[in-house]
Amino acid sequence: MKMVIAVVQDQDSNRLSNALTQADFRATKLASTGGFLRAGNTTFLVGTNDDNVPSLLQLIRDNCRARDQLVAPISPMGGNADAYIPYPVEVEVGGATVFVLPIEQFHHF
Ligand code: 2BA
Repeated sequence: MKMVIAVVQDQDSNRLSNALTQADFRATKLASTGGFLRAGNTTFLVGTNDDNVPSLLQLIRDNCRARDQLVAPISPMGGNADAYIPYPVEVEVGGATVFVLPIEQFHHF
């Protein structure tokens, strides 16, 4: 058994949620925040058998898009604030960041 942890953009979370339910995957959705952008995203926890992992990864791939987002950089510590011009930087986010972890035990009481 594996635990698949997928960090996805909020815009993709409903679509992915529906697709998971339709494909009979059981999932838990957590509201999360990216450490870099400090913007909200959604983390899915999906426990599933090893055999189902490839189709789960494909389903995540099919339902999550990459998007460009603007980041306002933080001013440099101790630097000259007068000379600092905070140009927004564009970064590509997603489609999804996925971790596949082995599960030692699974209980459902
Ligand atoms: P954030 O940390 O807010 O990162 C958003 C996007 O900013 C990233 O997209 C990446 O394109 C960029 N980025 C992140 N850290 C950067 C850095 N140090 N320098 C330059 N650009 C940087 P994604 O890679 O698609 O990640 C989307 C979200 O997935 C992340 O949001 C974070 O919540 C999660 N994530 C990504 N990698 C992770 C990891 N190794 N461990 C845990 N969570 C991760």
